[in-house]
Amino acid sequence: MNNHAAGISIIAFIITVTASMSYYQFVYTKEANAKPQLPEEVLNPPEPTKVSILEGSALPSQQKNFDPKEIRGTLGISNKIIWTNVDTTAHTVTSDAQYDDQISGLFNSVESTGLILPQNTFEFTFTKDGEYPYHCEPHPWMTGKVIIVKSFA
Ligand SMILES: [Cu+2]
Repeated sequence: MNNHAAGISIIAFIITVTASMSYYQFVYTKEANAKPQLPEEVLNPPEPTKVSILEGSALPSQQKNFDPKEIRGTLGISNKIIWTNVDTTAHTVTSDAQYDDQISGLFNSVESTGLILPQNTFEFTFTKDGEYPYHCEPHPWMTGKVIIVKSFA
């Protein structure tokens, strides 16, 4: 190999290394910044928490609608809530404060499921601790609250 050829292959080598380094930096940085890094058990909590939408909920006289009205979940354990509509009327689960979760998006069944039809479910994973009051859009007297607490295990 003469000097000229050696020079060209060194330059080619440098270009290749630089290109792949910036490529990986670009791809990985982008991926790392896309979503916050959260523990697997926060994203897929092992013990879902259940709420029922009771029969007669469409009537203001029915005081028990979301049951239980206030429910607590622990991050990394039970921060996924599943609502089951056992009523004969469709309902929604809609955040009072338009809570927008960093992973799950808007806390509003209308965004993902639409109306929760009889015998259907709606689930939402809260990835941050806090208090999340909600209501039903067509029946605003139907109110409930999810409280998510940090795990101190
Ligand atoms: Cu309703």
